[in-house]
Amino acid sequence: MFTRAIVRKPDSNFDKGLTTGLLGKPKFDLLLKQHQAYIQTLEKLGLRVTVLDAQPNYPDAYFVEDTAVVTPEVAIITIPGAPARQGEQHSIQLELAKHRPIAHIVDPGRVDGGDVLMVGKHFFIGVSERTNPAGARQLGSILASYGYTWCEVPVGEGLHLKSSINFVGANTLVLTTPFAKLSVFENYTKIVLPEAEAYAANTLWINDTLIIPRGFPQVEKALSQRGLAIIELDVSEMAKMDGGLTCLSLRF
Ligand code: CIR
Repeated sequence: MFTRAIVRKPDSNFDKGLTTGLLGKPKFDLLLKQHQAYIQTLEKLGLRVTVLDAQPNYPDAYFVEDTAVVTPEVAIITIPGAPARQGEQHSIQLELAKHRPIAHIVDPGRVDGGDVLMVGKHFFIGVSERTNPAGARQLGSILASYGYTWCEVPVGEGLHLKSSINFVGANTLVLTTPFAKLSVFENYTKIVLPEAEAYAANTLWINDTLIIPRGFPQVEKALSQRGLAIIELDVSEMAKMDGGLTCLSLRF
């Protein structure tokens, strides 16, 4: 069970953040509204949410997930892969140090938390444009020292591993077709997403409720047919900045 979450207010310069720009120009007012609804949903699910101040020098800093990997035993502070985001992790460390012993990814390692998927006592660590093999190995060996197993997964074209695959409880993964073919996932029940709704792979499972992005009717139907408790949230403005539901918080 998660009891806490850390989020960060978006800054008004959020549109200077990194993006492929495929979905158009985001609106700040709407982003703030969607961010507020996200916080309220986490609170409704029983989490105590700490809201950190915006960071004007880091327009992507509200995607806090990329700055740390948190387990019940330890918080591992990353060095995010994008140079423009390196530095976001420092204020996150101060906050996490109130709750967990701290470990660090060090040079030349790079890790974005968006590449790190925890499934029970196992971690899938995506090697991507943001997470390099040195970072994956450092993270894996820290996790192994706390009794976790881990393996690397090539992310290929997507931004992060969790852009394309997430765990929804009961040994089940929601994932896109290319990931469904990988042998590392063969022992899981798979909900494979239609290509047109691949963005909905970035779902967030919190205390037996699944938060999914609004606007993906086939995914909503497939998941509710399995009896999952579902909450839909609009994250259209975060999607325009290549982010989504998991990226917006650290849960622990
Ligand atoms: C970036 O490109 O770094 C941000 N604009 C989006 C980060 C999304 N984070 C995530 O998927 N964990």
